[in-house]
Formats: sequence, C-alpha cells, structure tokens
Amino acid sequence: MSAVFDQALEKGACCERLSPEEAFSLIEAVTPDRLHQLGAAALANRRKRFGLRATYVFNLQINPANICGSGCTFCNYAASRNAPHAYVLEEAEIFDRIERLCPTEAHIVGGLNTIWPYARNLSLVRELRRKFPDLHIKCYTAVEIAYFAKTSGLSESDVLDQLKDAGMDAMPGGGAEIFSDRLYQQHWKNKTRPEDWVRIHQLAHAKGIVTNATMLFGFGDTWPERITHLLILRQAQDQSGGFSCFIPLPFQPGAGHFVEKGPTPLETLTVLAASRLILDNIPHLKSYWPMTGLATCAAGLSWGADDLDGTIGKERIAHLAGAATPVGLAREKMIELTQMAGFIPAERDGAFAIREKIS
Ligand code: V47
Ligand code: SF4
Repeated sequence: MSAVFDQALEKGACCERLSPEEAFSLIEAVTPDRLHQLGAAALANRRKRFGLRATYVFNLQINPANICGSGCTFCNYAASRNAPHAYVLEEAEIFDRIERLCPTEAHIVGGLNTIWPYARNLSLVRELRRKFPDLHIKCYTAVEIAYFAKTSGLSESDVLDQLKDAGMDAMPGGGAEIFSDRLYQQHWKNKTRPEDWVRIHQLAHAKGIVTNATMLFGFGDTWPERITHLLILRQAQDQSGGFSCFIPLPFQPGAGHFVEKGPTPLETLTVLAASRLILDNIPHLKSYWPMTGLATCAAGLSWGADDLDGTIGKERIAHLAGAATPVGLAREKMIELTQMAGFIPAERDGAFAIREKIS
C-alpha cells in the first residue's frame, strides 16, 4: 500500500484536509483490504462529526411537470409533451398534497418547459410561503435558475433575489452531474456547463441562500473524474461556504440506456467514503435511498453518511429510470432502517437542525 494512501486515511479519519495527491490516492482502494480501511476511516470521520446519529427529514418531492427537451442522455424522467408518461401538476394539487401531509420540507424541481414558466414557479413559491409559513422550501436547480433567467430576460442574480424574496429557503443540488467536460459534451451539452453550475451556486451563497451539491456517477465516468469533482466542490466551498450537503447519485440505467448496470453497492459505498474524507468543509453527506436501494442506503451510514434524505412522498426521477425502491417511505421505516444499521435516528428540519431525538 502506498504511504500516501496510508496518510490520506490517517488524516481523513481525524477530519483533517487531504492534499490533492492524497485525495487521488483513494483510488487505490480497490482490494478488499484497502476498501475496508477506507470505509473504517470514513466511519471514524463521521463519528467524530455526528457520533452515531443519523438524520432524516419529513419531506415531499414535488415535480410540477416532467416536460423537458434538454435531452440529457441519462434522464428517464423527462418527457416530450405528447409522451405517455408526460404529466403536468396544477397548483391546487400541490397545495392539497402539502395541506394533507404537512411536511417539514418541500423539494421542488421540474423540467425546462413553457407550461411551468418562471412567473408561474415564482407565484408557486410565493403562494406556498403565504399558505405554509413554516414550510422549508428547497427549490430549483442551478439548471432551472439559468433557464428562468434566459426565458424571462432577467439576470440569474435577479431570479435568485426574486425567488428568495418570494420564500425560497434553499436550493437543491441537482444538475451538477459530474464536473467533466468530456462527459458534458457526451451527455448533457444542452444545459448548464459545470463551471456555470458552480457559479450559480456561489451566486446563491453570496445572497445567503444555502445549497446542496450532487454528483452523478456510474454512467461511464472514471475515478479521477470523481475525485476531480470532489476537489472542485471543496475549492468552491472554501470560497463561498454555502453548501450544506453533498449527495452522490448512483446512475439508474432505466430502459434502453447506454450502460447496462448502475454502480454496485460496494462502488456506491466507496464513493460515499471518498466523499466524506475529501469534503472536509461540507457538513453533511446524504445516502439517498431511492437511488442506492434501502440496504445500501443503510450501510452508507457506516461509510461516512449522516443523513438519509427523507420520506419523499412520491419520487419520480429514480423511479422513472427503473429504481426498484419504494416511491416513498413512512417515518417509521426511516427509523427502522437507521436502527437496523446500528445508528441513532433523529428527525431534522430542512436546515439540518434536530427536531426530534428518537431513542
Ligand atoms: O440532476 C437523472 C440525476 C438529479 C438519473 O439536493 C439521475 O437534497 C441517477 O439532484 N440515474 C436530480 N440519477 C436529483 C437530485 C437530488 C436528489 C435528492 C436530493 C437532492 C438534494 C437532490 O438526478 C439530476 C441528475 O443528476 N438523475 N437521471 C438516473 N437515470
Ligand atoms: Fe431535463 Fe433535467 Fe432530465 Fe436533463 S436531467 S432532460 S434538464 S429533466
């Protein structure tokens, strides 16, 4: 084993910053022995930060419409207007779901379309804030912010100001994909470039809007590209400081996709562990059950993750791409999943503050 890898694990286990060389040495974790050493270092790191606590939020994902013509190759969620799985939600349905379920957080993202243009989304946020003053509204990816700006003639800065003023609390981490120009050209060249995604998040941070970050992996990307993505995020966070959570998204191959199988559970756990060790300045790491599967999600808590996202209600992006997980989980199931993995569940709010400790 290389001395650099050894040193990376030693520093990572103590929550110290890895040098770029140490970060890239994590790629050596390919033999069972090294993998388990990496996992142990990530567990030590998360225990230093959070003990054995694992959080979830009572949330609802709301996707107003899935109509989108961006043509990202990996996406099974988007539909053309007349496709059989195209749908459009009306405001009344959205308000009704929130009224019935009273979630702590609403996570709102849709596709790029003219049925739900910027003005309608802005009114939705304003109306949600009026009707549900305590709801944590996490809404619109950087890709949507760029699209709203382009289609409304406003600047991205104005769009963010208006959304914040209307009631937006935070931005989700979608649309980052993986910071690789090679993959950008192949898979999502009609939407936001990696550097623009980072720029829009930093713009949000400067306005006091906290955001999440994601990384899509297992669709033809390489380990050096993954480590590069993590280092770019770490550098951005050093500058603007507004990322609160990182969520690695294992690719769901769906029907007729270009990669037959998504990442194995062990690969997903390895990505979680490497993320925990490299992202010393992003507080939270999410093991996202709709895409990892329930068993891997729970195991992720031992590989660096401290959060399981939430109950979600009705998840569409992973499920339209063939994910075999349930479409939503009850609070009891979140608690059971956490306890079965040997961790202590706690319900949190949208800003990661603990609402209820569960013994
Ligand atoms: O940007 C699309 C990804 C993202 C597939 O911020 C796919 O709390 C896997 O960002 N296989 C949207 N992934 C979801 C997202 C998210 C999810 C949960 C929590 C948060 C948060 C953010 O889903 C897209 C894209 O990278 N995606 N298709 C697929 N076939
Ligand atoms: Fe549209 Fe987003 Fe799907 Fe790309 S990932 S096709 S932008 S909905």
